[in-house]
Amino acid sequence: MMMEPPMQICRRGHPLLLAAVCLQLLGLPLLSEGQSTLQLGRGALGEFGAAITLPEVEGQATRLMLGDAHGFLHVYEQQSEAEAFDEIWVSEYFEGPIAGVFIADINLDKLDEIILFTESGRFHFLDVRDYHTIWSNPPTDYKRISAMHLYNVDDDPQEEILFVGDGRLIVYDGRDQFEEWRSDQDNITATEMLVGDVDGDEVEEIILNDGFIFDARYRDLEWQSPESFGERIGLLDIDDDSIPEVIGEFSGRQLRIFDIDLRRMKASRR
Ligand SMILES: [Ca+2]
Ligand SMILES: [Ca+2]
Ligand SMILES: [Ca+2]
Ligand SMILES: [Ca+2]
Repeated sequence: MMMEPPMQICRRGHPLLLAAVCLQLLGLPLLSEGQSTLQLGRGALGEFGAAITLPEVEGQATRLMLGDAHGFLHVYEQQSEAEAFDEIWVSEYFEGPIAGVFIADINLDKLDEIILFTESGRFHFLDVRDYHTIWSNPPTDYKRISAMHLYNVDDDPQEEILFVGDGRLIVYDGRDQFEEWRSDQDNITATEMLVGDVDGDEVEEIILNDGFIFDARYRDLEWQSPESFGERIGLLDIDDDSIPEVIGEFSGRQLRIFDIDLRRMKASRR
């Protein structure tokens, strides 16, 4: 069977999609590692934790995955018009609102998985090609998960699953599926977390948006801020000291800046 010449593939579709397809033909990745957030549509879609663009598959139109508040995961495929998608798959019932979806090789078998978690304490690994469930955590381990983040915080090469389960920060090994570490603190209410070296000691911290800062490697509680860092948080060095500040958003609009190394909110004026 003859391969379709590249020009014909590049001729179809939306200019942006066309550019993406051509980049792929050149062997360049469409999204860099860790960037599976939704890159389509308008508005805040790209910021939703439970909406992702699925990895590109040769000969297949772009697919999106959305987890909904009713406990179902949906896959939508791009139709002939670039901004028109249609549902092609719906999951089984996941028994709780879906709160986040990620793509990573979480079990270190050289294939990416889809990782999703529900507010009701479950997380599942799904096959990235046909979406069947490969593995689920036991139903009684956690009653509630309020936040999840994937990051490599130890010596083995795969990313760990960091999450807040029943008020504790938990580090979970996704390859061998066991709880590696849990915090003594059981009053954590974070809904967002990030990992970065926010105090300049060349060791990364886990930053929880409700104000807890843990050493990512040794897991000591480094600081508990008396105030929250905001509902959403970002890291960026904005004072040229090579240490990122935590920039937090409150009430969907108000920003506050925290110097974690100085353990305080940045002064509002010099
Ligand atoms: Ca894998
Ligand atoms: Ca690891
Ligand atoms: Ca540090
Ligand atoms: Ca700084």
